[in-house]
Amino acid sequence: MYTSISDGIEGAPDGGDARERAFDERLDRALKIEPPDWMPDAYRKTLTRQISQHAHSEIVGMLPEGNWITRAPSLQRKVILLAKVQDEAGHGLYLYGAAESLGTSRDELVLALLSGKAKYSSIFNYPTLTWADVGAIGWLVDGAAIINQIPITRCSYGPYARAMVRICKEESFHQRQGFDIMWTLAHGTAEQHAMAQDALDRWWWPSVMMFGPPDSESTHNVQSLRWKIKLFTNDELRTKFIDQTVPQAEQLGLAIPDPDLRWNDETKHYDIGPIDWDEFYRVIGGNGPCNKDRLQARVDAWEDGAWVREAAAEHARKHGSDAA
Ligand code: BYC
Repeated sequence: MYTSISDGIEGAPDGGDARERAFDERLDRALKIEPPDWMPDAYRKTLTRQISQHAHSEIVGMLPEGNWITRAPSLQRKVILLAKVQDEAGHGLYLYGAAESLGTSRDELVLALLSGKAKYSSIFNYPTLTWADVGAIGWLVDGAAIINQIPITRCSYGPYARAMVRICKEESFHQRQGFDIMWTLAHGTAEQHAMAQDALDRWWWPSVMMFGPPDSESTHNVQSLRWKIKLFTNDELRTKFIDQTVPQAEQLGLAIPDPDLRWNDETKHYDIGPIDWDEFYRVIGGNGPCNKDRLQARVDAWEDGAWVREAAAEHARKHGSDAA
């Protein structure tokens, strides 16, 4: 049976400290923290930040791929892409739900995105110029997402961990469909192969950057690891992604655009060339190739959808919340 951290502690003479001890003990025993539980304000704040940024990334992430729904090369590819983009919308909704359980309303979270205050993943500020980019996003971006997100299924906050279980299952399907597109192109005509290589050339480094700044520059790594919001550092996950993806590129017959890439027999990991962190900070600072377009698309969608929100609210007022 679920027992709240506050059970038997609230009102005790040293209530505050006892709650903090109970919270720490729960983390030590790998038990989940649930919405009614007492938690430090900073834990609540950092979780709300990360989960809402994650939700925004899913929603903004629909845009680059949505751009290709009308131009998918076959009916089958179109149906698969439609399903994938709809999955991303679902992921956004579970994640907004998890963030709301920490006490911030959905409207506040969305308005933080629309005002440019809240971040979303750097990766979605790059353009999708060809059909191969849809393959590269599935293969690399969803591949990176899985590596980042599987550990989150074991994070300390219950609603986030549970949302991530289903999301990861769907991301696995997304990664496979991306690899399948790349496989088809890489084994097609010389022109198609070149298109797949060009997509890899443009998406490789932004995908490597997705894991966040190097550990030496990460603001939240240490505390988030202590709180088990993160289970691995940015660099640990980045290394895992590179180790997993390089052999996949070899299978595809495509070249990773890094002349310094080589297997290191001592570390048992790949060594890579320098990452252009100036580019990363430019993109997360709002000056990537598509930042303005992405935000404008979300603002337009919010404004165009105002009548739906008003109609739903009116319906709920007239018929009670059950009918809403
Ligand atoms: N982009 O202290 P750090 C998807 C920010 S959805 C932008 O290491 P943290 C998918 C960071 O927020 C992919 N900003 O931060 C969807 C912080 O700034 P603030 C999204 C970034 O949070 C559709 C500052 O840099 N996945 O996969 O401990 C289709 C310092 O960083 C980025 C998630 O959100 C970035 N890449 O670690 C296909 C997963 N990286 O907030 C696919 C959950 C860092 O202090 N999130 N920043 O102003 C996480 O695991 C962590 O938040 C991160 C960053 C590893 C991303």
